[in-house]
Amino acid sequence: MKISLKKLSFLLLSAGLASATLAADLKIGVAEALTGPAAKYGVAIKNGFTLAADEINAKGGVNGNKLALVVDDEQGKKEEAINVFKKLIFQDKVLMIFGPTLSNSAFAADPIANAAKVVVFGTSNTADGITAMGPYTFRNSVMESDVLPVTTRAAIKHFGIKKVAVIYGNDDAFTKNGYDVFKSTLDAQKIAVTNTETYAKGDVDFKAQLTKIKASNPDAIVCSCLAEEAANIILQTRTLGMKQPFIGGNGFNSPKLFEIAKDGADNTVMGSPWSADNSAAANKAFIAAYKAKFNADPDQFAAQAYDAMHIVTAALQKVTITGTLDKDRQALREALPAVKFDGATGKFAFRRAAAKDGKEAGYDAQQDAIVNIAKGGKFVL
Ligand code: 1QQ
Repeated sequence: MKISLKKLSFLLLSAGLASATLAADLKIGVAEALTGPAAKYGVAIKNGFTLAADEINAKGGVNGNKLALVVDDEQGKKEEAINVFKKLIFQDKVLMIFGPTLSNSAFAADPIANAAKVVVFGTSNTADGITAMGPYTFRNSVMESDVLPVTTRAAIKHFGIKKVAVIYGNDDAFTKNGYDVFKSTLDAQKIAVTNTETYAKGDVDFKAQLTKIKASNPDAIVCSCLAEEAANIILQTRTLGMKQPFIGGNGFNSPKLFEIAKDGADNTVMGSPWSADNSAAANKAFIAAYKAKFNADPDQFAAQAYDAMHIVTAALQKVTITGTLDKDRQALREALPAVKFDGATGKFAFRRAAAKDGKEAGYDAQQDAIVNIAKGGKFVL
């Protein structure tokens, strides 16, 4: 019996035999902080991507094509983020890049992706101005300016706060932006600021600043900090005999906070679209699959990465892969904005960011934050 090549590949495909040889790899760059202080976020993010990609591939991939992650460590450093972005775009020739972990690094690396017309998708960048870097920058991480006003108002009401002290890191784009947002929110809420203190990345002793805060006798402490500094600040506050509740931003969304501060972090208020307590089916399935794969509890960063991989997959399903890299990169860019998704972090859509100085911008996250409060060493609703 004679059989045409076309017929043969059809038969093999329908038997599921040819997929390994016929399907193309869709190369997705993952540039995250896998070592250094920001790795407490970056490793959870990488796990979220891996879990989602493995699940998607196990179900046949994207239109028969396999998601192939190219993972690189940008170490939470600007220079490394730039190097990794260049490698992923020009050497590995990825379709798009997820990352980097910190807004601070995104401000350095995202312009490279925009200049090369490659989608860069942040799942943990919450500072203002990220998407103003260009039309190829997307994120599903919710901005500090969307979350902190909600968190702050809830904390003021819950604790009856009249005056606060503020502490923030003054050498990081995210902690500085969080400070600006807190300041305008406190002004709008007519909350007095008794004292404002700063520190630098990597500081471990905050006694000098906290002694001044103690003397100013605030009702609560507002902290625009990354997790490790936040946890040490909380711990040292308790050592000084201070009992004030804390109000934090996205930096607080890590189990590291409690590993260091333990129940000293009780009564800390923060906001996130994700909660371990959200019993929606998609979130329950995500949490169970994550625990089974990594033998650890997921956090918000893992959930946002997991959802982001699904968002990109939804866009890729609408794209006809031609094998011409520039065309395929552009087609993904065109398909992304319309994606709507309901996943581990709840309902998600993109929101076009306003053009700045006449320059076209990318897309922010349109998603509501839920206010969490820490009790017994974890955040609850
Ligand atoms: C940013 C953040 C950090 C907490 C990321 C891990 O939100 O840098 O934008």
